[in-house]
Amino acid sequence: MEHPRGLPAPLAGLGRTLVMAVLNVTPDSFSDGGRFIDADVAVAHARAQVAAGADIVDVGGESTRPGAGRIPVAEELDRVLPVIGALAAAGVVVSIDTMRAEVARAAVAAGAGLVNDVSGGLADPDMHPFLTEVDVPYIAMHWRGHSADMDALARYDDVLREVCGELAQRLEDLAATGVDLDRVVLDPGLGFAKTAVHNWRLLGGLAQLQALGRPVLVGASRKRFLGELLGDGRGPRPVGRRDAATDAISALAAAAGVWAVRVHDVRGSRDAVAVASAWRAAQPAGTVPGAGIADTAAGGDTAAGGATAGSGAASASEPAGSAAAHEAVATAVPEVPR
Ligand code: PMM
Repeated sequence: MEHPRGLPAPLAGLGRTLVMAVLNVTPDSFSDGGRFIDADVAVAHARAQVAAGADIVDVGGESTRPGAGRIPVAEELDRVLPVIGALAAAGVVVSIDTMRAEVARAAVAAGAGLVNDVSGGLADPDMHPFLTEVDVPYIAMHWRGHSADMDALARYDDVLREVCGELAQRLEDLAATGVDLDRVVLDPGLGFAKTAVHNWRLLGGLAQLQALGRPVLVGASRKRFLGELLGDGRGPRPVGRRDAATDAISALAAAAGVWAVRVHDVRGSRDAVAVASAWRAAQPAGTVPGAGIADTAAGGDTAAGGATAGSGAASASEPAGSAAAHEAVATAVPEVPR
């Protein structure tokens, strides 16, 4: 598992897909809007997410649901800073979900360890220059425009080719500004100027997204395309009943070797990631890019230094079915008495 540079120490040694918990401190996000607008309630929920296995808590103060309008920067700061300060003081790894450099700057000063920008820098010309001043990972999502307009921007001839091309352009922009690309994570931006068909095509193209050379984050949790997939004659499956489908995406994405999944319900995705780690380790050597013994040896909760980028390739030379491979799978699958 290749991690971005600057990832806080406890996570940088993990050899599995990370689980990022969603914490929207907003009145109107599509899934959890209004539930965590009170800072104490938000902090308590985040701590429960960490207890359930979250590696990172992603704190956002501005809803990006389709059609949503912008809020004043002061309001965004008021929502997120108390929550970030309290979580960072408790040792939780926090990312700030914002499109604004000013909010990212204040959040990092308050203890945020990653910046998650759904616009990839397009919404605020100050974002990329700000990133040259700090040494935290930056998640650059594929984005075509603000929430009010994004459904109209969901027009592609070949969504996978165009999203890859536009993300490659973000990398060029970041490099031109002087940002170290080793710190960058890419995200296809499921549901942002994408229809359900577009989202599935992008999930089918994870290998092409990974071929851009940076770790990939997948944010599918409870999104509309899952509701549409599972809908019946009465309409899409309601938001509150999409977690099993989200867990399935987490398992499949982790089996494909993505760096992180961003989810509302942490417990199911942590289990899904554990299954995927064991699954990857059990594949015949050389058949799953980047998978193998090293991935699994650190696949549980144990941090294993050196089990990051490159060590998967070393394991590919291990003969399938070797004692080492069996041991690696055993590490990922603890013996539980039945
Ligand atoms: N989705 C949402 C918000 N932030 N960030 C990243 N990197 N990727 C996403 O897919 C993403 C995001 C919208 O979902 P929410 O309302 O559940 O937060």
